Amino acid sequence: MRRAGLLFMMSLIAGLVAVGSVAGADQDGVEICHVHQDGHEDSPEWQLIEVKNQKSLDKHLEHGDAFPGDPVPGSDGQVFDAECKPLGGTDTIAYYDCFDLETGKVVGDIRDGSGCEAAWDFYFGYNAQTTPHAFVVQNQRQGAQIAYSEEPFADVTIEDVETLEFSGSIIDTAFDQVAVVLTADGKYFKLALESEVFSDVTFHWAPLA
Ligand SMILES: [Ca+2]
Repeated sequence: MRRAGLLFMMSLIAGLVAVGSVAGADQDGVEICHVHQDGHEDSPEWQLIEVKNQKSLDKHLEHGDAFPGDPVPGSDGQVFDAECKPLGGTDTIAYYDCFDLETGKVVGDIRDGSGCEAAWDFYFGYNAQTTPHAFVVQNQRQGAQIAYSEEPFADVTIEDVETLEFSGSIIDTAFDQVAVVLTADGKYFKLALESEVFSDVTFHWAPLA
């Protein structure tokens, strides 16, 4: 009798687990970056959609869709952010140019009297004492934070942000590691130095999603 009771308990538990996982599959779709029907090859347009089952997901991936956080198909180093906006790549800016990571644009020079547009997230300062000379200054006034990772650029993912130590203050270190910036808009980006020449810094960057 005791054995029968145990078996019954086990099947009951198995049944509960099965019900739980089926309910989960119904509720949670998978978010993907879907290329628009009207997007053409030169400048495809991407849209965040949710797919509900594996068969549909396979079909989308086959036709060239990808996940948020993945490299943008056919692009040169761009990556999808959480909303499927292609961002990142390799850019060259001058020291003290304010860079807005959400748009990928320079929005002023911090040394100008008028300053930079509020959307700026970081600029490169110049330190003659260090190699490289560049260091990253995040937009403290708007609440941007920064952390450094010892991993190679390609290996830094959104999962890493939980283990990194973010600071709202300027971290006094040369830009020889991957910097992760948390913007005032609550988005994470990674930056890595490619080279610095005269007054310019060339860097790789990508959204983390
Ligand atoms: Ca920004």
